[in-house]
Amino acid sequence: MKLKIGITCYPTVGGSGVVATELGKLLAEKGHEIHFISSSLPFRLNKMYHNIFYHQVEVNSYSVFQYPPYDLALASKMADVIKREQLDVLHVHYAIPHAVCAILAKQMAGTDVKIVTTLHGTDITVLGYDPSLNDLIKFGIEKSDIVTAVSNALAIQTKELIAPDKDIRTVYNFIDERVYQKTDSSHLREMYGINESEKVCIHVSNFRAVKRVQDVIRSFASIQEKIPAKLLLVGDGPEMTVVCRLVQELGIEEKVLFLGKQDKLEDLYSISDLMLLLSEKESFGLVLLEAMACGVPSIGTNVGGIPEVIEDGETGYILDLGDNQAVADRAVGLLTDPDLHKRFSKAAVAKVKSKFRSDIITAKYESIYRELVASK
Ligand code: U5P
Repeated sequence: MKLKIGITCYPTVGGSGVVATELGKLLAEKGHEIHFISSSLPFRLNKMYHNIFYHQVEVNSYSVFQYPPYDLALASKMADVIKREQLDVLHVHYAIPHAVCAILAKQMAGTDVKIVTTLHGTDITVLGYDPSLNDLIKFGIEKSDIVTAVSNALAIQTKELIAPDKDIRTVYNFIDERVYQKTDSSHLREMYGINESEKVCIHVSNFRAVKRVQDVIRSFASIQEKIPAKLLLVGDGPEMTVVCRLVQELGIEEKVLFLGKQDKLEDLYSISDLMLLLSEKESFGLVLLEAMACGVPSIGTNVGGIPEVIEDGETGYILDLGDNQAVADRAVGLLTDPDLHKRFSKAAVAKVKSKFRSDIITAKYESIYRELVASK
């Protein structure tokens, strides 16, 4: 049976927006009718689908409001779409504000639309520590019909911090493996001035403090002392100035390429030999999965969901937060042992296929929706 599914996410760059959009596209390909309700067009929604609709939330700044009322505008739009399109399910990404808006919208619409909330991290790992928001997050979770988290680590952390009276199911993130696979992009190596002998490390993030990009730089500084190597830095964000300064201080400007925000990351992963993600908070780490699918082993920190994505000693290494020397040692070991690297690379591709395949994950969400619709 075809379902009518509403999806709300923050449509900007970031793991949650990407996963929500990809999920919508795959559900549409399976014949469901998808209604995105968000403030701008999700950035990965780059293709026409006859059964995907986009409802824009307009946030007006009236002078009576000190702050533009995004949450209220969103709730009104959700209520409107729930009623008009007779949605079966509204799947929201982030407990606050999105789950809370959905609950309000459901009351306004007066239908039995089912609410699925997916926790992606920031709502719990950052906002969960704010006592003034704790009860609101708890409310959003408890009043949702089903709640999922993108890793076991996040589900456990939510239970510890928020203590909701609600089961939280883990449904891992996924990638579209038709997009993320090794491509022949060797011309990029030449364009970026990367020599045959050089190994390529890559880091992709939003350059926020929690990503600890400075640890990536320090680790890389030690790596390139031992072997010829280049570091690709992809993305942009508030830490960029500090990161640039550190690169200069360490005298490795020639070795570090600042690429800024990029599209078509599969081309960049395809010329990379090692992914570094050394965050102090990370509920999943979608970039690890993207790299793995392109056959790139990773080194990550023993933090949040990272150890659920990287299999230590099989598809990469898990090391303690801040232990940059250990990162460099492991990296050099891996990059100078072609047989080991090949083994890790193959295992990474296989792991994506067995644990994080898009059809497995999409089917999990689909069965959650069906379970709820059957209970109506
Ligand atoms: N991303 C880009 N371009 C960039 C930086 C990041 O598309 O320049 C995407 C990554 O490919 C990934 C998401 O899908 O943003 C970040 O995921 P996460 O690391 O926040 O989970």
